[in-house]
Amino acid sequence: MGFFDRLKEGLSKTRHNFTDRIEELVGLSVEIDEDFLEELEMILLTADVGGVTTEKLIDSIRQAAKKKEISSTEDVLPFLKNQISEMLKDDGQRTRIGAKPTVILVVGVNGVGKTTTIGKLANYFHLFKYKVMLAAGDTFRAAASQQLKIWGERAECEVISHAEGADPAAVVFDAVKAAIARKVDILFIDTAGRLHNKTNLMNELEKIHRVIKREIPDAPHETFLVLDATTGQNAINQAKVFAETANVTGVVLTKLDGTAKGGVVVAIKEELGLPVKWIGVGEGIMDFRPFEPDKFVDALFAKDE
Ligand SMILES: Nc1nc2c(ncn2[C@@H]2O[C@H](COP(=O)(O)OP(=O)(O)OP(=O)(O)O)[C@@H](O)[C@H]2O)c(=O)[nH]1
Ligand SMILES: [Mg+2]
Repeated sequence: MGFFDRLKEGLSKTRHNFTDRIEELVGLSVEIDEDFLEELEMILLTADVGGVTTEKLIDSIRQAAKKKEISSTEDVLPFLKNQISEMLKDDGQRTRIGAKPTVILVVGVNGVGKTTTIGKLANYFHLFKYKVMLAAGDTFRAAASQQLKIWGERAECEVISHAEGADPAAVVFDAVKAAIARKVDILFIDTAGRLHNKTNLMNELEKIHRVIKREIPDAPHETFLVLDATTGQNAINQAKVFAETANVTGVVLTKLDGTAKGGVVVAIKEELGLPVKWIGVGEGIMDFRPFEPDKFVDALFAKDE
């Protein structure tokens, strides 16, 4: 299966919940009237495009209809596709790798897919001949560093870890030192998702930042916030907390394969101003993609055979 087909398959649930339902609605009504717009609004909200973004989209359709840029409901789908494409446009930079070592901190709540994402990215960059190292900054469970080590073996890269319960900042300290000494290209830092309140989260991240910056003042070069697409609007709320505390440079949106809430991509960009850089479409090592807005929109609006 090719790149586009896998993405398309991953997005099939979202597409059924979104594009297919809009097509059904279009089949039921010809006029772009308030009833139609109200139904459309419901569909967008159900796909987790988000309240603010939905309102914007509905309003732009209303305006376009008024100005006769679109005349029947049949024009709505292509019009929406265009609007969403515009909203998702970004600078095209997936990951800034230039500094040596490039330090990438990976944050996010419990179970969203941080460790899996690091495994996938480690393998990806290893395949492109980068020297990768992983830091097991999640010291809450022994299983956490074990899990990272398994990914490390698959991606053939070294994993720096301490015993369960150790100070995450101490792991990070060792890892940064080791990354410099061993001339590593990219150091990924895994973190625990169990810091339930904002104060704990802030303290932990501050400490990790301090340790990193002592060795490499410009680092972390990227801070990826991992969000689970299946949680829809909840992912947006999580993102707000992390955006306030963690200096997030980009989002990795996981589990797009198992959800009908893929519209959340649009909300993340439009409401939080955060670029989605990578997307997860499965549990396997290759089940992820750089996020390319055009391809994403094409897959979202694709027709099923
Ligand atoms: N279907 C699907 N499952 C995924 C994806 N990414 C991760 N998972 C699964 O989600 C579960 C949690 O993934 P982890 O990588 O352990 O999540 P984490 O954020 O490190 O979790 P904690 O360390 O407990 O905070 C695992 O079962 C993964 O296989 C994805 O893109 N699609
Ligand atoms: Mg983990």
